[in-house]
Amino acid sequence: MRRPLVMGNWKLHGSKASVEKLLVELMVKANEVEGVEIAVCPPLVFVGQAERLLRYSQIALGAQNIDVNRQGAFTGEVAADMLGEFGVRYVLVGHSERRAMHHENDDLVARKFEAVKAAGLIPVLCVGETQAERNNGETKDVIGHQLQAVVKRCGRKAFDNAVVAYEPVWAIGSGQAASPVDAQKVHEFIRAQVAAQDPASAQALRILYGGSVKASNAQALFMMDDVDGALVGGASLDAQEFSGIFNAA
Ligand code: G2H
Repeated sequence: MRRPLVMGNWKLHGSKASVEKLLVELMVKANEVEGVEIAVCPPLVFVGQAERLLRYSQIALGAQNIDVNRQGAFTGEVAADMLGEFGVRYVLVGHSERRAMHHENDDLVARKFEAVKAAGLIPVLCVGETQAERNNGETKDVIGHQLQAVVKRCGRKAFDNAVVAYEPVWAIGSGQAASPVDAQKVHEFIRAQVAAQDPASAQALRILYGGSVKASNAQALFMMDDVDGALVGGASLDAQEFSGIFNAA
């Protein structure tokens, strides 16, 4: 049995005051649930504050991005090892906003995935197709390539101790999530792709759905066999809404 994982991706939101308020509220709500792993990914500058607040909590800490390098003359960047020192467990790689706005291609994403693993942290590889790709029937092609780039770099066991998040680009921040049946079809495809490399990794792999997940649509998504949790953006900034999601898992 795979333990569900519900992660909040706060993107570029928050202040010291709001981080404290949200985490205190979430810790109370997280104490009331069992059998689900909860994680939050604040902006990097709040990671230290979040680590202190979450010290005695079961909520895990994640980060939204890292650099591929471990150290050196890379102004403005942060390395995975540094985040590990702050108790970070998960790191998102390949989020569509970074692919689109920060020009991260499959190869760079694969290098980041490798760097996260090298630091002993868990990469959360985000994959997904755009609306145009979906309309052209290219969903499996696009996702197949995104997965393959990681296998090419990290080998057949790449997805051992990793997480994949299926985030259809057209569903992100749109208010319109994929239907549970459509999500399941893609999750099943992802697991089969990973199984073709290493069946044991595929069996243990948690595949999260992301894209306009809310308390009101989470349960139907979580009913699907291959949906092992969610990566939540907007709805993770509100304790009531986010707890509605992790309570449904
Ligand atoms: C997708 C998701 C979180 P939202 O980016 O990664 O965002 O839930 O706001 O669609």
